[in-house]
Order: sequence, then structure tokens, then C-alpha cells
Amino acid sequence: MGDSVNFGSLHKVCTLVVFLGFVHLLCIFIYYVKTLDIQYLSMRFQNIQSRVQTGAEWTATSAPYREPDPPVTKHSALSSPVDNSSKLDMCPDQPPDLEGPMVIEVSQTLSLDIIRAKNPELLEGGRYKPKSCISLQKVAIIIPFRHRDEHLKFWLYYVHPVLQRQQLDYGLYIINQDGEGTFNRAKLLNIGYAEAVKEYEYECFVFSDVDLIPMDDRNIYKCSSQPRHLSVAVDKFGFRLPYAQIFGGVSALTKEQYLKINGFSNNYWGWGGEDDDVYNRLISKGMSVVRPNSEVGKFRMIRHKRDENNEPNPQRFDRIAHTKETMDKDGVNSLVYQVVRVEKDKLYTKITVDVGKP
Ligand code: UD2
Ligand code: MN
Repeated sequence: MGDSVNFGSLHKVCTLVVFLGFVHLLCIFIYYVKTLDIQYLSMRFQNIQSRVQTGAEWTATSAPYREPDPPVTKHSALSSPVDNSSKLDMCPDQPPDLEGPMVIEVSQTLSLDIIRAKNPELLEGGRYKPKSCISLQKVAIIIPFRHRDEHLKFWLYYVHPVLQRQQLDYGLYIINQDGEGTFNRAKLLNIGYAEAVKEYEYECFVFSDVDLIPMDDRNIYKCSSQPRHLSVAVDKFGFRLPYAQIFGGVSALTKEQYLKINGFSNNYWGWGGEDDDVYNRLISKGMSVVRPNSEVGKFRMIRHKRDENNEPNPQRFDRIAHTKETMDKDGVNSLVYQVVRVEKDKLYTKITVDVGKP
């Protein structure tokens, strides 16, 4: 009897041991599956993060943004022995070679040859893309221009190396107004957009005055989920925002953001107002403006006098008051211009255009 009791308890103990062993194996299996999931999820999460950084996150009303391919697909399905780019990973959100604050001197004499020599990796037309990774964004930089060759040299000298350190896939477009008629900055910017999209699948457009040089390379020339104003602390304005709604200087819009506001007005002739009109457009379409902090957003404006044929536009206040009523008819959908000349240099694509008259 005693033996049979012992045997019974031994049987129970054995069953328990086998059961615990089974539970143990089950736990290991579940943990393993979960680990796989976590790795997969973290990969997805990194993608989502880079989409947020690239401005890919957007409201439900906008057109779908091209999501970067996950790295796994790139290695397996797309790799080929000749095409190295397919083996590359996406560039990191924080480019590794940034230097932070920079000293900007605008007193030395520069030649375009010196600047070309300093930027050996630039391709014809002021194009660049990093060799070691796939850029998070394809960016067209657009500069409205006329008779500011000295300023342009400083811009090229300082900003090209910054854009390369920022690991952008970019192209530089100088939109030069032909003739001596009244200057039209915003129309030149629209032309820059229209010409750039003909050349490459740009996703982001950075519109910059020729005289603004960033003083900190952490201010990345890229787009965000909302329109970005980059030149937040300009020396000329005592390194602070002159007013909260300012959108002039350097600003960045995704293609979707730009098209949503019908681009910029073509009807601001002469100095002023066109930047406030853009701000009105953004707000009226439910967007808001994002900015870097005033340390990262520091800029030097090269000193200059008011140019000839760019006198303050007396109509500007009246026009800004009616942005909402006019914007759907006045913009990239009503843009008319003539290309006079296209010059491809290693440092830039310069497009000389006839913008017409007021
Ligand atoms: C402010 C704005 C600028 C624009 C302008 C009003 C800032 C930092 N800047 O600059 O974005 O809204 O007011 O129109 O808020 N340009 C030429 N040749 C010319 C005239 C102009 O190339 O003959 C180009 C050049 O890129 C220049 C830009 O247009 O940087 C703006 O003109 P500006 O520098 O005379 O205007 P500013 O400094 O008052
Ligand atoms: Mn200026």
C-alpha cells in the first residue's frame, strides 16, 4: 500500500515535471516569436520615424507620400550586381558629419573655380546625392535672382558643403529674371518649382534668398509634416523673429504642401508682401508653420542696398488682405513665362526667364 502511494506521488511529480517542461518550451517559443515581432516592428517604427522626419506624415486629405522601401526589400528583391545604390540603407535622421555653429565671413574675394574645386563631388547642374546611403528626401533648392553675383558666390561657397554634410539628394536652381523690368520674387519661385519638377522627382522645395547663409548646419534644408520656416534668427533682425507670421527668407514646402496652396502668387511686383501672402495661403488651407529653435535657425544676411527695379510694392497691403479670394486663380495653375536660357554648371542650374510685366 505504502509502495503504491509512493508510486502515485512519483507519477504526479513526473507529470508535473513534464508539464513544467512543456510550459517552459512554450515560453521559449512565445518569447522567440515575440522577439522576431519586436525586430520587425522596430524596423517598421524606424521607417515611420523617417517618414515623419521626411515630412511623409500628412493629413488624410493629402496625396499619398512615397514611403521609403524597407531595408530588407532593398537587399533581396532590388539588388543587382551593377547597381550599388540598391544595397544602400537609408541615411540616418541625424547626419553624422554635421559641425554645428559655423563662422561666416563675407569679406574675402571668391572665384567660382575655387568653389568648384572645394566641391568635387557635385554633378552637372548643381546636383548631389550621398554615396554611402539613400537620402531621406529629394530636395530642389530654388533661389530667385538678378544681378547678385557676389552674393551668389558666398552662398555657393558656404551652403553647398553644408547640403552635402546634410546628406541630401539635391539640385540647385538659380532662377534669373531677364531684363530690367520690375522684380517678381514669388513668380520666380513658382518658375523654379515648375522647372525643377521637369528634371527629377523632387519631393521637397526649399526657397531661399541669395543673400542668406545658414550659421548652423544642424538646420537641415529639408521638409517636414508642416511647412517649415528656416531663417528664424537673421542677424539683420537682431537674431530674432521680427514678427510671428514671417515666412520670407528661407522656407521649405513638400510638393503636396506647395500644390495645396496653388504655389505662390504671380502678382506681387517689386519688394514686399509676397511672403506674407504665402503665409496666408498656408493658414487658409489649415496648415501651420514649424521652425527650428533660434540657435539652430541663425542666419547671416549679406548686407545690401535695395536693388533697382525692386521698389516697395504699393499694392502689397491690399493684395495681402485678399489672399483667400484670389489664391485659387493666382498661382502655379496660372503661371505663364518664357525660358530664355538654361546654363548647366557644376555649381548650379541657372535658368534665365522672361516673367513678363505687371
Ligand atoms: C525680405 C525677405 C525676403 C522677401 C523680401 C520682400 C527675409 C529674411 N527676407 O528680404 O524673403 O520676402 O523681404 O520681397 O525675411 N533679388 C535679386 N535681385 C534683385 C532683387 C531681389 O536677386 O534685384 C532676390 C535675392 O535672392 C534677394 C531676394 O530676392 O535675396 C529678396 O530681396 P531683398 O534681399 O532685396 O529683400 P529683403 O532683404 O528685404
Ligand atoms: Mn536680402
